[in-house]
Amino acid sequence: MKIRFILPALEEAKSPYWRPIKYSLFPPLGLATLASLCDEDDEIEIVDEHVEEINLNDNPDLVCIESYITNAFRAYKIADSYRSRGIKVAMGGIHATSLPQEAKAHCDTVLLGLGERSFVEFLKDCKDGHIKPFYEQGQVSLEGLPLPRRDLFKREKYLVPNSMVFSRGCPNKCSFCYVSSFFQGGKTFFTYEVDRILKEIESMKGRHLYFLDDNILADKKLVRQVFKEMKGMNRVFQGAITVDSILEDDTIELAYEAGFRSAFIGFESVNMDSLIQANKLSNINMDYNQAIKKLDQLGIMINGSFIFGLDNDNLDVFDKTTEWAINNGITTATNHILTPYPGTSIYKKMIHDKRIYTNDWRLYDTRHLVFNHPNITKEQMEYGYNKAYKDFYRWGNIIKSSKEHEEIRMKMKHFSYAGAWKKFEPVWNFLIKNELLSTARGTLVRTLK
Ligand code: B12
Ligand code: SF4
Repeated sequence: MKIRFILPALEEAKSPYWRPIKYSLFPPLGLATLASLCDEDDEIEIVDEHVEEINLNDNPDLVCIESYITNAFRAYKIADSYRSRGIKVAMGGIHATSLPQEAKAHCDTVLLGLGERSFVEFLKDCKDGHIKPFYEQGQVSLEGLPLPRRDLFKREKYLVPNSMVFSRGCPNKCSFCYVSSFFQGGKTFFTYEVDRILKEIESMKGRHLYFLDDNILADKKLVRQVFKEMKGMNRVFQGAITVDSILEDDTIELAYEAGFRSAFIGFESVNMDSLIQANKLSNINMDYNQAIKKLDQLGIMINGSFIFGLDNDNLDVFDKTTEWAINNGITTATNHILTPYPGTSIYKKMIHDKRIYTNDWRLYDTRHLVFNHPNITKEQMEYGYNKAYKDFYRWGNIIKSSKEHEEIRMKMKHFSYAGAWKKFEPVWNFLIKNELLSTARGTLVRTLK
């Protein structure tokens, strides 16, 4: 069977004039995972619209599309186009899972949740000629599965081709997070086995790795084993962790010894009432300063993630958060306007309270306000969001924040990493257009190590 996997992109990611680097970071790992479950004689192609054109006039037997929230409308357009020519379309991913009826109007089958079990069943049905309209996730086990088909990636088109996950989901239940809407059947956290994780790491050439797991320290027993084994592998890696997991024990030290150099941390808010409202248990009553100090002393940079627009927030939230991030030596900041993703508990509550005023999913990109806030208007929110970014990345503030670190090596790292990330967008644009991203990978590794 000829199968085409597609990751659709937003208009912004396709611009011939200006392509933000974030769209050229990672290849479509979920689709490569599904491709590994196909039969040996299937003819497979993965197309990532973030980095290449889609030819909608080809003739595969089956098209499999991944839908996140902001690419949903584009996903539907692509699906409609294939179906108008009688080609079968299957859709899955986070958005299709949270709104399966909406997705079903544009495709033959919707697969909910993780595809590891249901996709195999679906492929068999497809070959037998009788597919069902919906496939549930079912009892998924990640044991004994093949490695993702990375050979199908166009590696040169990405800055970080070595992305991987060793777990799925998260044991926590923050009210704004996709986790509660995606994992069907109650279980929200799954892991691979240690041997398989090490095999996957070893299968990737180059030094740099990015773990896309929601929280790489969620299963301490597992990661302690993995980090001990990784110690001699000469890797440098990045990944997301939670505040509580830094302070609990010495796992973060093991992570450093294994090559962990940059942590994505969801601080979300510097306002305790907001953390309680968001059910962000991993942060409540945690000593942010102590956690940051521990990472700084080890030599791990921080990418802090912040949310503006929780109900307790007032107009001062933007300046307060930015000042806090600068004063605490946060290297890079990822800001978000609170976005109620369909299926999450915050979405259900807002729908009940009639607060959501648009379901144009393209605006659910965490840069737009899509609901009524009690204290901040839409204009104020979007202005504050943009101002917070500008303020954080002013040269003066990058220098000021770099100086917050104890050691000179961290001051230097901070300065070059933050500067390269936000101040050299035209250089990234040039590298993307000329397929030279691989030349920047060495610099990334040198800055991190
Ligand atoms: C990598 C990533 C990106 C990359 C995306 C490109 C890429 N190559 O993947 C970049 C950096 C561009 C990105 C950007 C954004 N992202 Co993003 N991103 C992620 C991240 C961290 C990892 C995705 C991943 O690879 N997962 C691992 C793979 C193995 O799993 P998977 O892709 O989900 O695939 C599995 C299943 O979904 C299913 N499946 C998927 N597709 C299909 C298709 C079929 C046919 C079938 C059968 C099954 C199936 O089976 C797969 C195997 O289990 C997730 C968080 C997460 N942990 O998933 C957020 C996440 C997907 N992003 C999110 C968001 C909101 C965004 C942004 C809109 C905004 C922002 N502020 O970040 C932007 C805009 C993206 C856009 N263009 O539309 C949200 C999505 C929420 C939602 N309801 O859709 C997430 C969940 C983050 C979060 N915690 O809120 N992102
Ligand atoms: S800790 Fe992070 S990944 Fe886990 S539920 Fe909360 S926001 Fe989601």
